[in-house]
Amino acid sequence: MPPKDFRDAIVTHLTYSLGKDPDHATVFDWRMALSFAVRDRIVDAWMASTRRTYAKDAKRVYYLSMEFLIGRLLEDGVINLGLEDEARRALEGFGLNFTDVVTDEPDAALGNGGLGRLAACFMESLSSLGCPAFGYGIRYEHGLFRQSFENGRQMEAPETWLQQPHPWEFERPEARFLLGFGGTATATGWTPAETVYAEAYDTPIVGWQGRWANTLRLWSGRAVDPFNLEKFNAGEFTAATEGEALARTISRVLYPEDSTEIGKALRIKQEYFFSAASVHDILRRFEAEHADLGLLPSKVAIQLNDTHPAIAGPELIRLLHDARGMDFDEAVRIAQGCLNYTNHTLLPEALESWDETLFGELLPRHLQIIDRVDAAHAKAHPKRKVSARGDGRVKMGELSFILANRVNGVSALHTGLMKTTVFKDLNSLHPEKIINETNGVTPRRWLHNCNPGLSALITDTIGDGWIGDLEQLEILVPHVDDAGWLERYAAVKTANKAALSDWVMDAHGLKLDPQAMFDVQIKRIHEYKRQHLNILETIALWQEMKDTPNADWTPRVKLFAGKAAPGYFFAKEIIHLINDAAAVINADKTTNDKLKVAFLPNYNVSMAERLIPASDLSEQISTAGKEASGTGNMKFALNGAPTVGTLDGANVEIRERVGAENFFLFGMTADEVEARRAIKNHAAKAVAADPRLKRAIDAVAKGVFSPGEKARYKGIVDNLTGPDYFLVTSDFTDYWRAQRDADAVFTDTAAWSKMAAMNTALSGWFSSDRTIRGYMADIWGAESLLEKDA
Ligand code: 26Q
Repeated sequence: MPPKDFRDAIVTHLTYSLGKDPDHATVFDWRMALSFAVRDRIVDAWMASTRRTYAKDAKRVYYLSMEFLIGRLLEDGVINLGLEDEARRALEGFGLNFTDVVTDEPDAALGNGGLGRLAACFMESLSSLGCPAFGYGIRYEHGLFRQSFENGRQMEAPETWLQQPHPWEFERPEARFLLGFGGTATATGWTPAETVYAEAYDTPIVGWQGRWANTLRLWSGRAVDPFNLEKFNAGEFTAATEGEALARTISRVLYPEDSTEIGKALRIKQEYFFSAASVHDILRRFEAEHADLGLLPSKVAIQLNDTHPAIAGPELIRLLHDARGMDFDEAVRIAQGCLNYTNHTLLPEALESWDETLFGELLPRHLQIIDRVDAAHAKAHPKRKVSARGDGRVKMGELSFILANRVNGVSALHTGLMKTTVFKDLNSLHPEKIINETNGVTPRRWLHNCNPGLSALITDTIGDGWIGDLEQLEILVPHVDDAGWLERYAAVKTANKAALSDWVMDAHGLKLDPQAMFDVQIKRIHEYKRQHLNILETIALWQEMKDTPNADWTPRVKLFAGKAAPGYFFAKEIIHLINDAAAVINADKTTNDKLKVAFLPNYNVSMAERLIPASDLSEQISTAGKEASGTGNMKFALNGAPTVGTLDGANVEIRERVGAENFFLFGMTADEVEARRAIKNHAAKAVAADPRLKRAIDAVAKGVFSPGEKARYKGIVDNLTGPDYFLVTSDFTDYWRAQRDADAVFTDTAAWSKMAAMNTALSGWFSSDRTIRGYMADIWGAESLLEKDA
């Protein structure tokens, strides 16, 4: 038993787990000791949860995701267990600062962006709600690449989070499965040509107040024959360990593309590797308790996070039919009873499909199964126009749809568009399948933990019930009209901005004015997210400030952060342009006190936790119809940064909740976007109609920001004045107007604070607890096992 006293627990781990004397321990040692002490407490909750799930024979939820963007775990664990005060005091007793210790932890960056972070928020909410669940994914040795800038250009370096020991996971050498690739298939079976082991690593995820903990199980590749002694004895040392290197390659690195398909063999291998290992594990657990496979749908709900784990469907059918002798149609029905699919994008270039030759070479039996499933579906629906097969490809979206009991979109707008665009035909055949579950974010990480000042003010005002029941924030509404309270609210924001300014100075050597409006756009770099619209507006603003430097300007700090996929050339040019523009604008003495621009390198979850509480204005400016939901938008609103945004994704619902008067709306609607694209020369017309826009584009074209290479941004300029598919130019004028509206409100401190506070008070619905309750009720049929009022 670990010591009851938390301080003793830390010192015991420092001494006996790390072999360090407190007098000589480094911050790393203390962080590990604290992590182990916290982990011990989590393990107690974890085992109790597992026992209860078994005892109740409860339905389990399995969340399959290629990505879990969890970030740091220590601070979350400490706070969810209510150990913060004890941890703080204990560390202070040894001359250490709590924040220094918890921020020593590297981020687990096992995801690209929204989809991966959503999976992490869901894991925390599943535990907070006491829903018996497992997350299944890949234990990437290297997470999302590290970004730096060289002369303003993005550079990529490997990320190395596992170079230090990782205190949260338990290796499970006994939980391994042998998986095959290639070879030949017959009508009843498969003889793979190569095999690899998937080995499990378990991380407990503890919920709010430590009442429940679930497992995040990540798979790692291991060789069947790790060491060839014959080759070694013959002096072929590299060849002797080749098998091991090859097997490990499968879980080596996270693919950094999040919006284009890549079509690489290793990617399919990764997808099959973790999906199959998970399905094997799910069946093993089921069969340990039940004899009747017909009960599977009542005991197992599998959620596919996008199509990346879609192959879990055919694998489940294969295991039921080929390996257990179940009738094929029955196996398909059982699979359909367990599987559900979440769609996260409508962008055609991001919809997964695989070349059938490549697919068939790696997974020959699965290709047969898919063909049979597809043929059966076609027979049942002779008038249908779409198929999971065709044009020599395997279409993972259609496959997932056909094999799912429920298919969901991630915001109301997105779900509506799914029905009328990508899944139009399938929806008409199965009108009950598509439902909406608007995304949410965990309020523990994204308000309580990242914004302790605001959390304390809220708790002081309405008690702490909001942390587990976020809609209680609404009780704040009447306080917003209390001038004294509003000043306290504003003081929290000012303090957060001052802290961020100190960090930006320390980490990046840039001086920011905490009085200025902090206007922040942080997300992956993509044309549809339109960081170039933001930088064009910034350039136009700078030009106008130079015209009349003594006019009554609202000082602004424009902050950008985010990574571009290494192969996405246009996105990298946008980064370069922002950095180039920042250099010129920041060096301009006439505007220096009014406008600053910074692109912070290597955006990650931890950086978001610093930036969001210190933001005044949230940039959510995607072309309407393109952003499935967004989740950053919710985090900003919750932390009191009103949105300047389009009617896209969950922005629509945010505006409905916080009120139109607390949201800076601009731009075309999704319908207007379609109509606008049909107009000939729409970009040229938009540019001609707005002299500000023309002047900003001209400056870029003339090399104002790239004096040594005037044509550097020809690609961007030609795109914006030519096809401009994402309608940057057409939305510019209204964006400028919305930004100036924001300026005007910001000069009235009380009006701005009220708007910010109303965003906090009315964003409670965007808790991922609400989202998960929706999945539990509408999709999984799962129940909370929390003991009432424990
Ligand atoms: C696919 C095939 C091959 C390689 C990579 C991929 C791939 C990987 C990641 C495709 C897409 C992604 C990530 C997508 C994503 O993050 N989508 C976002 O999901 C959020 C959560 O629902 C939404 O809020 C965002 O609107 C959506 O863009």
